[in-house]
Amino acid sequence: TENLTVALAGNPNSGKTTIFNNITGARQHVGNYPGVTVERREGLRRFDGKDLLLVDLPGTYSLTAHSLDELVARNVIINDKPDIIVNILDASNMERNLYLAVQLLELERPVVLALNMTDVAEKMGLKIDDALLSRKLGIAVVRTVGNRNRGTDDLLKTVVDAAAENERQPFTLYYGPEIEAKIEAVAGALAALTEIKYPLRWLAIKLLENDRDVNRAIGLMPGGEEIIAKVENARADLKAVFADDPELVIAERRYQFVGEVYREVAVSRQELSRTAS
Ligand code: GDP
Ligand code: K
Ligand code: MG
Repeated sequence: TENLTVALAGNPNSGKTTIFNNITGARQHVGNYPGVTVERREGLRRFDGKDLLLVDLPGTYSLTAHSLDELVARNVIINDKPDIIVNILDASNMERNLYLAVQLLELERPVVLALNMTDVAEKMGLKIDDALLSRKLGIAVVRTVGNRNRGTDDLLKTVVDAAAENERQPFTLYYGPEIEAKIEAVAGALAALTEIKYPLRWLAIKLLENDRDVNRAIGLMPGGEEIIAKVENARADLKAVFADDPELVIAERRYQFVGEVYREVAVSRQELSRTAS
């Protein structure tokens, strides 16, 4: 039988552990990630003839190297290459939750969105157009209500289908001409390094954001020092253009994109009644 590794990612309190429990029941094991005290919860589930190994990643708002939880979450995604990442979103707090979703997509791994807490969102008078969200991000979206175990089988079916899909549209967030030119230059330089297993565009963006962990890793590779020097020049150029730190400008662009997507997919009750009348 086929084995699929499925990593659950999401903001703290988005319902990750609840959905993890819905999927795996008692078939789970809790340990730690090697060398750190970050909890690692794993579980098994057989579905549609497949053996699924589920991993509950630490809850995070972002994927920077500034916190251990974020670093662990992103390293699992990059190094262990789970077949599918299920990003669990709190639909009642959609805009903030989408910020992580976009960063997961930028890692160029297959992502399925579970729109959780849809009951809470609806009580607030907020409806998410999940079909539009799916088109905007180019990935499958499933509605769930974790604490009532709703949508669990739908989610599993979508995960299995997504894993079988072999052609995916790569997700690219456009950062504007100045930053894009630097991304291209840095990614081009990175392409010359051997043994790179990370997506080049993602690495280039992280270097331009002055990501501690990626910086160190690239700096240690043969030929890496020249790349770091190139990145420093590129960062200085961008700083001159924007009169701001490149990492702030890059984060700002991401927030801008997320805000645009959110405004398009969020339908308030007022808008709904207006359409109905
Ligand atoms: P985690 O931090 O992402 O692992 O979140 P948890 O799974 O611990 O869930 C946080 C809280 O939200 C718990 O009290 C859950 O029972 C509750 N919860 C999970 N999913 C839903 C949902 O869809 N609707 C509502 N109303 N509550 C939920
Ligand atoms: K919690
Ligand atoms: Mg949890």
